[in-house]
Amino acid sequence: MIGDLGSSLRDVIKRVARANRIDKRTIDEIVKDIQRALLQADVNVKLVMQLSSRIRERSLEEKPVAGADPREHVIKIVYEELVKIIGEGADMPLGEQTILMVGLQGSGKTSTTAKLARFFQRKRLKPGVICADTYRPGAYEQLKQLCERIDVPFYGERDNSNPISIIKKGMKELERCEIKIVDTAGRHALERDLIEEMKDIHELIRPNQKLLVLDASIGQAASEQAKAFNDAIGVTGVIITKMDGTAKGGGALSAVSETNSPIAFIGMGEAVDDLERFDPDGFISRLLGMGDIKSLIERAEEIVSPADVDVKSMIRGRFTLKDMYKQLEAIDKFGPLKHIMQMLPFGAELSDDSCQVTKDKLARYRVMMDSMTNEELEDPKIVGSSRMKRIARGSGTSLEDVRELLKYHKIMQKTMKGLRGGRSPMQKLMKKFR
Ligand SMILES: Nc1nc2c(ncn2[C@@H]2O[C@H](COP(=O)(O)OP(=O)(O)O)[C@@H](O)[C@H]2O)c(=O)[nH]1
Ligand SMILES: [Mg+2]
Repeated sequence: MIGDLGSSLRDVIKRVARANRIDKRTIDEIVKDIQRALLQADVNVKLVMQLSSRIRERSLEEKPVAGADPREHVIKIVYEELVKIIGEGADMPLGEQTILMVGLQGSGKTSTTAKLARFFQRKRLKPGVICADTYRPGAYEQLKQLCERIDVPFYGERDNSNPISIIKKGMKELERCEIKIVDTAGRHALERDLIEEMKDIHELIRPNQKLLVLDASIGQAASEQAKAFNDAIGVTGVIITKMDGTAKGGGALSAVSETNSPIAFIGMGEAVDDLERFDPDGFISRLLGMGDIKSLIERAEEIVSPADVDVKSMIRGRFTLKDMYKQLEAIDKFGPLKHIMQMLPFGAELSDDSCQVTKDKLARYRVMMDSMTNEELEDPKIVGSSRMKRIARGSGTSLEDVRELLKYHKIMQKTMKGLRGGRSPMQKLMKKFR
C-alpha cells in the first residue's frame, strides 16, 4: 500500500533526523533503507537505483548552505529527488476542450470519467460525457447513472455497436458543453483491436487531452500499458486510480516516470468526489508526513464559497467555535473530514473517531452552540464545568456531548495552529522527529 511506502519512508526520515552525525556510513544506510522501501512498493528497479545513487551522490558531495543542519540537508535531498522522479504534474487547463479517456478494462475509466466531469463542474464549467464503450455490457447504464447523479449531460446509444458513429453524434449533441469527456472501452489485456479503436477515435476527435487511467495495483505491468497507449495516441496525462486501496502504487508511479507522461489526478475512492489533482510536491510531502497545505487550501477554496469559510483567517489561527462550525458545515458538503485532515501536517495522526463528523453530530453541535453566549463562542476557553452544565441543560444534551464539542474544537484549533507560524515545514518536521 502507498501508505506503507509512506510509513517506511517516514522511518527513514526519522532516522536521519535522529542521527548524531551524518557520515558516509549513515548515508549508505539511509540509501539502503530507501531502496528497500521503494522496491517493496513495487517501484521499478532501474528507477530505484537511479534515484538512490543520486541521493547518495548529492548527500556526500553537496555541502549544506552555511549554518544549515546537515541532517536537514539530507532530508531535503531525499525530498527533492523523490519529487523529481515523479516529474511535474500534468497541466489541467480550465477552458473548452475534449478529453479522451483510455485504459484497460477495470482500471477505473468510467468512474473516473464521472469524477472528472464533477471536477470541472466544481470549477463552474459545463462538462458533458459521451459513452463510447460498446464492448462491455452495461457500460452505457453505468455511465448514464453516474452522470444523472451529478447532473451532467450524457450521450450514449445502448444498442449501437459502433463507437465512431456514437461519438460523432455525441459531439454534436453536446456541442454546448465546454468540456467533452469521451469514455472508451477497454479490454482485459492489451490487444491490437483495442489499440486500433483508440487510434480511430483519436483521429476522429483530435482530443486536447488523452488521459490514461492506470490501476494502482497493476505493478510492473503498468509500464507496458503506458508505453502501448503512448505509442498509439500520445498520452498527455495519467490518472492513477485506487490509491486508497491496498495497492502498492509504485508500479504505476514508475510507469509514469518511464513514459514521461505526467500524472494529472489520483483516484482516492469510489465516490464521485474522490479524485484529487496531483501535485508532486504535495504528494511527496504527504508521503513523508509533512502535510500538504497547498492542496488543502485549493480544495477548501474551490468547494466552499468564500462567504462560508475564510480559509486565510483559519490558517492565521483565529479559530473560534463559530469558525469551526462553518468549517464543519463546509466539509460536510464535500466529503469526510478524514481526507482533509490527512492533508494537514500530521493530520494523519488524528484518530478516525475525531475525524468522523456526521450530519447528526453537526446538528447536535448546532443545538449546543445555540445555548452558548457570544462570548463563549468566541473564546471557548472560558467554558468551565458550571457553564458546561448550563449548556447541556439548555440544549437538552449531555455533559459528555458538550465536552466532546469543546474537545473537538481544541483539536481543530491545534491543527490550524500547526499551519501557521514562521517555521518552515522542514523545521517542523525535524522538531517532530527529535
Ligand atoms: N477504491 C477505489 N475504487 C475505484 C477507484 N476508481 C475506480 N474504482 C472502482 O473500480 C471498479 C472498476 O471501475 P470502472 O470505472 O468500471 O472501470 P473501467 O472498466 O475502466 O471503466 C469499480 O468498482 C470502481 O468503483 C478508486 O480510486 N478507488
Ligand atoms: Mg468502463
